[in-house]
Amino acid sequence: MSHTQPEEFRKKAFQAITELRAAKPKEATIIHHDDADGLCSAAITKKALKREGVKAKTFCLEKIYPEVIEDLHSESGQTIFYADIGSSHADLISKYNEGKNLAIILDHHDPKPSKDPKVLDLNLEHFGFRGETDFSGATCCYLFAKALSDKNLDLSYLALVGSCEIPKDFLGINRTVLEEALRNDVVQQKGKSFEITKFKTRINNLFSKLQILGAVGYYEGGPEIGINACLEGLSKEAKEKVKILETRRKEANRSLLGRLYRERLKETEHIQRFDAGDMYAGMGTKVIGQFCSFISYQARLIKPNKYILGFVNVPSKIPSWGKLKENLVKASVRVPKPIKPQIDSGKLPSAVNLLDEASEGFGIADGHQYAASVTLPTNKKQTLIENAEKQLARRNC
Ligand SMILES: [Mn+2]
Repeated sequence: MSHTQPEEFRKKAFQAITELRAAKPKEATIIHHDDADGLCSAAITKKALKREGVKAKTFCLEKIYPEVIEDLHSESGQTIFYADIGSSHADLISKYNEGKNLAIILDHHDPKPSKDPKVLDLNLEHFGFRGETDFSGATCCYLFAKALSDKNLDLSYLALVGSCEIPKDFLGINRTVLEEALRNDVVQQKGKSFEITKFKTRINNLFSKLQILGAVGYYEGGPEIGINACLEGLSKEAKEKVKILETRRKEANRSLLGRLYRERLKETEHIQRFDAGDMYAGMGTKVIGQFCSFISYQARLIKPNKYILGFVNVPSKIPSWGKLKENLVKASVRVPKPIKPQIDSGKLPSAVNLLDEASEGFGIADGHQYAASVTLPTNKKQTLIENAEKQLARRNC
């Protein structure tokens, strides 16, 4: 029954489970990402832990802010899960943890190695799979949940919902999870899509609602509503909330798009950029990435051969934590289609490598091959652009 799990992953998962059961925590914290995959990841982990007798509180983070991580890891004896977030900063998490807490990372973002034996990263990228195509954060959480207990097979639909963020089809591990979910009637095929049997809701439908609740509703309890919807189905209140948030975002998108068509993007040799400033005030900063993805397909607006870089101001308040010390901005990168094969062949740097290198020493970058983001102090915007240009000039001759 558990043959869907690659052997090396299973070994590492059982090591994590052994540590978890030895720690016998009554409570755990789940730090999770703010998009649909992040909410599904948190929901799977929360439910699986509940079945394990562990009460978990969830804490949604748009980014791994060092001061927040330092604070969360300052105490000892805690059990902390990272769901759909954390791998890209396993080194930083290790630095602040110093063996004090058991931290289990369930993620699919490009990983950095953990330096603390108490920080266990179960990202399947460590076992030869690709987080861009083969599995999502929710898939990783699901495989861990299944290693905990076969009962958690009923959560397979959430792995599929989270995996809708991966373009194309269910491939690799995701394909196996889909087959397993179909075989056990957790989901049913409906035309080209799949319906969650117990909710009579299609997976893409739940996915798009969660994208809005988590990302747009970040500052107004959207993530909690979303996690609840993952486990109990979409309530009437949740649907209404989605509608309000969606309208607000649409208006902001429309005025930004109008502005960009009028003013055009600013260009340097390899980069085209814009600054949304406070146009998305009140909404989570994830929306800037979603907007950059959208314009990457607008042939009349963008140049096909330049990286797209979009800035947005980051509110200093982190819900249920406190205020960040510095004024930050977020920059999202997306790449137009013609650049993708050049990244694949290694001729051009991936989106995450570009930002990671360009923000060295002042920014926190993470993401994937074609999509990534970084948060940085407001006064470092120009430095980021210059560094990225230098890097691309070197690579591109
Ligand atoms: Mn994800």
